[in-house]
Amino acid sequence: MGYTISQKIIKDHLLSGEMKAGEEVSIRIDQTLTQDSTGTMAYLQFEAIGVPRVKTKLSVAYIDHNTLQTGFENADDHKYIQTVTSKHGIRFSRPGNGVCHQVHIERFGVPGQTLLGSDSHTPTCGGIGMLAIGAGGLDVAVAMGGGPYYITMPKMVRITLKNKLAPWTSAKDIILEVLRIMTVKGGVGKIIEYAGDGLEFLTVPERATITNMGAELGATTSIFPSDDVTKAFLKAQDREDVWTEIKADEDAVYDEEIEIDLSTLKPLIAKPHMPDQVVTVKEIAGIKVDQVCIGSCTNSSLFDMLKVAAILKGHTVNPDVSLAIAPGSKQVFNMLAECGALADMIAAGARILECACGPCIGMGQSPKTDAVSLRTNNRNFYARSGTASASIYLVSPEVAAVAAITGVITDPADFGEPPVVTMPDSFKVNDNMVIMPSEDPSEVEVVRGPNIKPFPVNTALKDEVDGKVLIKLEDNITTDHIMPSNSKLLPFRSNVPHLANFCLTPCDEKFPERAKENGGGFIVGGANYGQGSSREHAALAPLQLGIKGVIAVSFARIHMANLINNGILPLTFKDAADYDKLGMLDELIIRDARAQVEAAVSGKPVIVTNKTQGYDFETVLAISERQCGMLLAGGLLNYTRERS
Ligand code: MIC
Ligand code: SF4
Repeated sequence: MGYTISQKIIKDHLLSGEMKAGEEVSIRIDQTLTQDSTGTMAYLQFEAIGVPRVKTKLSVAYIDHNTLQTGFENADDHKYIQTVTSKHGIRFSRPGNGVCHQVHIERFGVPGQTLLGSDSHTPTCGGIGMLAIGAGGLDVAVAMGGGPYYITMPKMVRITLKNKLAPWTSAKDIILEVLRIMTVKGGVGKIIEYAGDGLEFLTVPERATITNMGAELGATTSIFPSDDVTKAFLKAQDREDVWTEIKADEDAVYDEEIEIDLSTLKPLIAKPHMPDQVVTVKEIAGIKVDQVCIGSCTNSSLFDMLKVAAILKGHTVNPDVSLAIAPGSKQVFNMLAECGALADMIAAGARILECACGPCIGMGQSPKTDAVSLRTNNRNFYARSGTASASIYLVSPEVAAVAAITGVITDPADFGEPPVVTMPDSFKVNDNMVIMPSEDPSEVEVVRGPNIKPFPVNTALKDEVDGKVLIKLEDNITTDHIMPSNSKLLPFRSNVPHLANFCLTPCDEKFPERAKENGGGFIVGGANYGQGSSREHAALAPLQLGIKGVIAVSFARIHMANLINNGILPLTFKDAADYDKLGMLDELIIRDARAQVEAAVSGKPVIVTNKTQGYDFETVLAISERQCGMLLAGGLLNYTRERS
């Protein structure tokens, strides 16, 4: 039996386990990336592990999220990351150099290698045939120290793309179509591989848009083969030497198959507040638009920006629209400037932002009350823009640029001829914004500003775990609900005690207070609890508030790993009807918790007693031996310390 693309890469990097879907395997990590909003914590944890020098082939720390410097906090974190990385052998991508995923695929990604990033959109590098996975900061810290990365061996999905995209449709429409078909929970426990004759027409930046937004499916990762298109891209980046061909074997077996005829796709749009609420642009054309944001790690390549500039050329942004454009990297920005496309954007009235995440994560450009904002980003979760009453729609750069001119959601076919843009034969390569680590680490003093506070570390699991139901939530709760991020909160990513005061407040403002009053307790969630970001803070803030367990209908992959890494029990209802029975402030107790957790490894249910209502119910704790060890120890750090 042949192998799929990702099975080949996993096989090459396999350290333990059997490559059978559902089994835990561990792999060697070649490269890591961090960004600043999760990076500060990842490096604090790396320091706590105590490995002097990273053991990966390459590790890069990017500064791209917290670039609004409205106080000293973000700048302090930048300095900490710059010095800690210099000391420990990590390259430092300075603020201004661009969004981590865009820069990484341009300058560092290598087909066939593994990449672990403390950001859920790390799979972007799957666009060049890299096995790129998003994880919590602690997992990345362990990988930097040379430790294995554990995943549940995913199922394999093949999406065959046939034919060529029709005019005015682009890569964003492909991934929106996939989201429409599979939904935001459809990729959980799966790797999505792309195949078909349509691939030859898709450039690397287009492929990267698709793998990037595979994160919104909940997939472990997404990947394209490494082929001639990949080779041409790497050559244009002056990196042809890292190219190798990687493709699935003819007889590779997939668990699921989807086919999309690209020629039939229409321009699509995801409605508020979920990336899978997809309809055609035509269906909702005419809605008045207040803001358009073009950029983010999904759609900020030179290719995208050139299309936008071509559409804007000679027009003026509609008087009722604010158009913000953030090129994805310094390379993109520079090339836009040199070819004159930037001048076309400026002349049209675009507000040019620095090369960073910016509006995507609510760092500025929060729209007005009740605004309609069209964005090329990957997420339109509730309140993420910083304006809770705003409606965020996700679209391609083409649809975004057209709406910026017309002032209403417009089917671009009604606008005119589509722009024709080609990829350059060579990109402007200049890595002067990447600082190499110090050759003499003993000389480097790690600078810690006053904003950097110790992070909470759990204690060993008690024999009796008890507490009240502190909140009961619906399906698809995102990490943006659990630990909101915006310009006011992001500066505190290295200050968990402060952040904890905002935990789950988009769902219930009183939650932090209630958790504190009751000395912690349980969170009850619906399906796909914790989808979205890799932010560990969505586990650390509950830990700070004394949360002992989350009982949900199901969990998103990265968040579940983050809970276990921090010693919080992630339990799922054996019978979903038990979700309905639980009442707010019901008092729960897990007796013989340590023994029950140990027995869960062999598939035994964990019995939870509802003391208030007087009944027992069964939950599932789907963990491996290793994860059991972590839960007993009170998290990965304790577990690692105990064993070293
Ligand atoms: C996001 O898109 O939500 C982020 C901000 O990039 C996160 C990381 C974070 O929360 O800092 C992610 O996707 O992992
Ligand atoms: Fe940055 Fe947005 Fe991409 Fe997250 S999704 S890495 S916030 S641009």
